[in-house]
Amino acid sequence: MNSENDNKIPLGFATRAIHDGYDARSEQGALVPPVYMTSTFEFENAEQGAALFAGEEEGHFYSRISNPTLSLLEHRIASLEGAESALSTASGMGAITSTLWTLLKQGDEIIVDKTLYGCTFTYFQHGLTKFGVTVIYVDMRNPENILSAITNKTKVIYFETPANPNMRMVDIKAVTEIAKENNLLTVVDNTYATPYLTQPISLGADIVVHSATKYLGGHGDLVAGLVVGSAELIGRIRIEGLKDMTGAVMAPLTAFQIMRGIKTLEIRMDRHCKTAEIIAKELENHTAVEVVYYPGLTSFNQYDIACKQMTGFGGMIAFELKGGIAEGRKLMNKLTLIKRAVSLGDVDTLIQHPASMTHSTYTPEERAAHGISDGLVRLSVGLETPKDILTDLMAALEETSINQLKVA
Ligand code: 3LM
Repeated sequence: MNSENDNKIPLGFATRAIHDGYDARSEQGALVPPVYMTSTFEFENAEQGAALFAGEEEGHFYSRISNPTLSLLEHRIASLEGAESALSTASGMGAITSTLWTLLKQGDEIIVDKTLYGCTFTYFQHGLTKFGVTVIYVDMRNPENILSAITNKTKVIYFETPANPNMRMVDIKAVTEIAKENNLLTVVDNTYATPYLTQPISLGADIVVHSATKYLGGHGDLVAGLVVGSAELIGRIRIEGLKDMTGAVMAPLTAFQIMRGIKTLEIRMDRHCKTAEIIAKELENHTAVEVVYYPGLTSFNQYDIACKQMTGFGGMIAFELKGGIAEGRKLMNKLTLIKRAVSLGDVDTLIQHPASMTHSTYTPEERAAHGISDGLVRLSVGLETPKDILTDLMAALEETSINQLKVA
């Protein structure tokens, strides 16, 4: 099935997530696309093999380069992101590194936002720099800050929005306008928002990367990544970054699981957003809580940007307790339903402490300079019954010292 109906009207997000790119008649009527568990593909003859290798003929010949199950997932994610093409990878880090090893070379410069997922930051700080790429960190909450960082060596602008873990937002359109004026490529990590809430390509981004481990898979049972963009750029990333540099190829069974996850992305995200909004408001009104960062709160200092580029505010919340991380740890240890675990976007509600977990790859000084406070606690709101999540959280909060002092 295509992305449009017979009258050339685009099909809806959920319809495309379920059907796009698959015709059961080509697979013996199988309603669910079969999984091609094969590493290699037989050539009709020696000439055909040579033609496939030379790129003169289209087709699959080795699963590190392409595989029919991966191709279907790639077709679907490209459709959902409003892009021409996509590429599947073994992890979110595989997506990021395959992309940037392709786009950058020794002597180039990349401008990146100050707040990034911990391992992404480490890759920039200790990986790319090791190979002679200069990384310039800029606070992209003000896109104008990018202007003074651009030199004739700059090639790429990179950011997450909302950013992991402090929920800082970047105005995608404002940044891509600057990028286009200066002939730079923009790469956006859309893991937190998903294509259901934000579509960076339509706002001018060249490439979108995902940790599909999170909302796209959605069930906490896989590790995977995706890259989305023009056919030309994705073709290059496939052949240079993925095939020869990282080799971070996704397994066919993982692609099957992600396709199953994506089928319910719309309804899952609606529920994540709804529950997170309830919880963020309750946290904001709680006496033990110092500050809550959730893009859907009118008190959030980038609420206007969130409204401009998100169709919902997502399932991630960051907050700080009045007693800082000492109280945060007590809170985490009192929870019974909510799980103490890293990762995010799962059906299970997860809580973690960025400074000592996901963002412990930054030094304390780097965290301070990059706006990641030590007291921050991160909550990935899951799909359990909202009142049960809230009850668990509120019961644990009641036991923090601040509340006990108040009661005493
Ligand atoms: C985490 N994040 O708990 P994988 N981009 C973003 C991410 O949040 C992540 C990646 C890329 C977490 C993982 S921490 C040890 C667990 C915005 C991952 C990387 O390679 O699929 O894990 O994606 O915040």
